[in-house]
Amino acid sequence: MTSGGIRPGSIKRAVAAIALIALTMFGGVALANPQPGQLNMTRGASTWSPEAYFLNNVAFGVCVVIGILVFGAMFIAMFRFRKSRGAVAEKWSHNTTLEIVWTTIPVIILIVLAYLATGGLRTFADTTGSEMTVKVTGYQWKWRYDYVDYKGKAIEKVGFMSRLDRESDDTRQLNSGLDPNAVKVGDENTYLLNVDKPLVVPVGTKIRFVITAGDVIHSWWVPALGWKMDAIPGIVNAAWTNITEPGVYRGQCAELCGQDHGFMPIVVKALPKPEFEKWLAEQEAAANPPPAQPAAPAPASTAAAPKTADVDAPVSQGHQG
Ligand SMILES: [Cu+2]
Repeated sequence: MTSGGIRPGSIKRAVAAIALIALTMFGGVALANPQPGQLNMTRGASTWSPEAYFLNNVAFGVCVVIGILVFGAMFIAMFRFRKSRGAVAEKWSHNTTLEIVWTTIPVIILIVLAYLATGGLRTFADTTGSEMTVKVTGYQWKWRYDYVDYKGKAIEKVGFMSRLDRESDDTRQLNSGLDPNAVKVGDENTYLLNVDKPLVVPVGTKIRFVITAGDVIHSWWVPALGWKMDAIPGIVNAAWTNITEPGVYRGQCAELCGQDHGFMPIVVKALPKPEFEKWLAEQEAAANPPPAQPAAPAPASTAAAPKTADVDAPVSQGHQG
């Protein structure tokens, strides 16, 4: 049509530009942790997290197509059929066929999205067959981790508080004069994203998290795991993960929980199984010292001297009251 304001060539160029933008958004995001300037989600680092990535991309794709169609129709209507070009409005209203079509198509889209999303929710909430359980408790403004069991064996007294690292905490103080960009672990800026004691877990293990809170509602969120779960006082929520790659995965509290909501990060350190088992054995040994020998006959026995300062206490109180 020669009367149109939009030539086919310009439409082709617009589609090519959109495709290029989409490519830069979705290409090269294999890393599990978010990178500065990254636009899309990461694929994550667990067996389940690609599901969330896929669901997001499907929903986003649907939105983009709808956006192009709706805004395209709108702009064509505005430019091609404007009054100054002598357009005369049609007099009819209601078109039953059209109304059936534009009701049915969105309903089908919603059913498909709901079907996919329900499958995703159902699978990440199914913690059956877990080989390990960690209890996560949110507090204003720190997390507590208690190791409940591993490979069917109860873990005794291994648990600790995990709170904002000292460097970030000093830097965040008003008029500290310290540079947030200088807070680093290796090349990574970890300002407000590092803790004193990370949650240590094994890779290749289905880990059940039972998540609750001790004061107000928090939310435990590590993007690389693909989900976030509310931590609610008096309620125990559950979710699971099975991390595929050893590494350090960072997250944050995702529920506005008070003035220091932004200062209770989460760090999950995933170790290969043997290393994790060694770490766990050390923690258990430190938390459960062998019982003192009852009054040995030799007066100067030092064999049962309690271990104290050489290991991290399992329940650490941070530097801030
Ligand atoms: Cu919180």
